[in-house]
Amino acid sequence: MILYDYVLSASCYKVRLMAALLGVRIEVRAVNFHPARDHKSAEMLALNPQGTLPVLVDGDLVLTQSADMLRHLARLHAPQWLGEDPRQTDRWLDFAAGLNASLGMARLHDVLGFDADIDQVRRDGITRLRIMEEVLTEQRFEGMGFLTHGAPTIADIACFPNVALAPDGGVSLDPYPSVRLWMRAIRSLPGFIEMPGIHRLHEMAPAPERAR
Ligand SMILES: N[C@@H](CCC(=O)N[C@@H](CS)C(=O)NCC(=O)O)C(=O)O
Repeated sequence: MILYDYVLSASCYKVRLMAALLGVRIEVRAVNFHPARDHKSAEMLALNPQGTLPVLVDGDLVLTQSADMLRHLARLHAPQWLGEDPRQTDRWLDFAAGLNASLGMARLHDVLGFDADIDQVRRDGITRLRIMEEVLTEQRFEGMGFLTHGAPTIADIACFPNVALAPDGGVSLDPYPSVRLWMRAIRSLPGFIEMPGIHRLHEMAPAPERAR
């Protein structure tokens, strides 16, 4: 399996993280997304006419959506990661695409100088963080630490990168204690790997259990 990858891309990191958690070895081919824009090269456009990263190639199969890549890895290696209710998982994968369009775009704006309506994308990201905070707080009341279950699914992995990187786009995670606990739970999973910008500090203070 070959992953065409950019090390600072949240969407690429989803796939690297999923593979690492499943213990699956993938060949990572670095694409110079910034500043060279090699994801728009003739070679990459032949593989993915949308000109986006990541791209995952498994034999004859070429996947260009990170959600499909997570599904593919889980189906092949650990179907329990698909979750018990595929429709619920699909809804969270769509939600994760919205996180990419909001928090992810704010980060690309701030870090790589992408053009964006920065106030709007930050507002949209905050709306999504509030939704996650509510869901994850309810889950904690039920004794469950992840978005849909007591165990993680591809829904959690799809959402994690753009949430964890939100401060790079000027969106603080301080108001979301349940989200920060969820991030700690993901970080604690066996096989977890870092990416540049996933700062441990964002999860630390104030400790949610002690908040008054
Ligand atoms: N739908 C895609 C979105 C991935 C995405 O946003 N990729 C960014 C890099 S993080 C990209 O390639 N942007 C270039 C562009 O849109 O032209 C997925 O989740 O796989």
